[in-house]
Amino acid sequence: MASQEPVTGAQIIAEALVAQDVKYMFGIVGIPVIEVAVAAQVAGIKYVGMRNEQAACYAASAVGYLTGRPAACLVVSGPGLIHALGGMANSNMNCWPVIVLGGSSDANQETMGAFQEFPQVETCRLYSKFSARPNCLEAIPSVVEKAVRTSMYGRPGACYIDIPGDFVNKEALPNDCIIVSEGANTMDIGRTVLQNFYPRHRLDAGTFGTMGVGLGFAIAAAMVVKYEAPGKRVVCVEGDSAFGFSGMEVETICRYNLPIIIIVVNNNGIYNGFDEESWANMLEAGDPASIAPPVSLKPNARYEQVMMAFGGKGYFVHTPAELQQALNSSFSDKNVPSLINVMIDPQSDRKTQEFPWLTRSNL
Ligand SMILES: Cc1ncc(C[n+]2csc(CCOP(=O)(O)OP(=O)(O)O)c2C)c(N)n1
Ligand SMILES: [Mg+2]
Repeated sequence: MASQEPVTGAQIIAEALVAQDVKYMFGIVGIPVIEVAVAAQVAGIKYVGMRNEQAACYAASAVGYLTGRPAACLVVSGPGLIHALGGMANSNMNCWPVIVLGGSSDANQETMGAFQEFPQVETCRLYSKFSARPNCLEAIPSVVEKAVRTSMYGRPGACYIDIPGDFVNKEALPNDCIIVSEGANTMDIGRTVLQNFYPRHRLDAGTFGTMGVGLGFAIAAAMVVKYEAPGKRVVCVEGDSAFGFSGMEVETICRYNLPIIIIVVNNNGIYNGFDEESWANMLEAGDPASIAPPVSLKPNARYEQVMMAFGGKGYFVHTPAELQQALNSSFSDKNVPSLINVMIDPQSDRKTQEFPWLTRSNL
């Protein structure tokens, strides 16, 4: 899928179904699958709201018989899915392809007795050829592809895909953006959690660990996508120290109006720093040139104002909700650069590792 906006799990499911040529969906919505039905309609799938899941599954499987390609049957968790089992068993016996999509309780509530929690994947195994729960948003397209393929090949039949409620609204970065990153913790941790999905879509401080490369790399990426892959976005994730090495290139970005999104992960320092109050207390104790830890930078520095000084958009955020909002706005501003200055706990550190060499610079 090529998307420039942050995508939700519901959209990923809908687009994955469209990519597999699924044209019809029958079902009954409720928490947590309403968004999946809406996303399916937006993606061009015809949705028919039925009155009982059993009939919905009979209908979806009949489309499979009539057209040779499976339709989807969308049901809610627990009782919704259980009602669909009759339709799944029937389509399996008839050799009619059908894809049943079942909402389920949030993944992090598994075994805790969540609302309508039921061992859905295990249950469906007896009524289908394939029963699986994608383990992350990125896995959805390949699980959908496998389900559709399995439903048609060999002896056709029913396939089941389980969708935890928290997947439906979970947002992912657009999967075709170019990620640029530099810093120490910011880049190291970023390498594990900010995934790129295509080759040559990640640039960072690399083997030589050179700070100051990020903005130049981001400008280059924005120029290349402008002429060779219009619409793709460049997201540049910078430590606050790393940003400082080439921060004035923000003026270049604004001068050429390059729609780069810079995210400064601000912990007031190199590796870590002081919060504002500790910094003020320390200043009372003496000359910062003598006592300030060499890693510290000015607390709560307003890097987003550098972007605003040249006409770009700036955001100063403290909470995940504010960050999500700033990201949404930045991704929808397709022609303006943005800088999101994200304050994090200045003392937070890498996780303690089993092998100390993994975090040898233990500042
Ligand atoms: C040109 C250059 N100067 C200095 C360094 C040493 N150095 C390594 S990472 C880093 C900055 C790390 O701080 P930050 O970018 O804020 O990332 P954080 O670890 O705080 O997330 C510095 C100065 C370097 N790698 N390259
Ligand atoms: Mg830092």
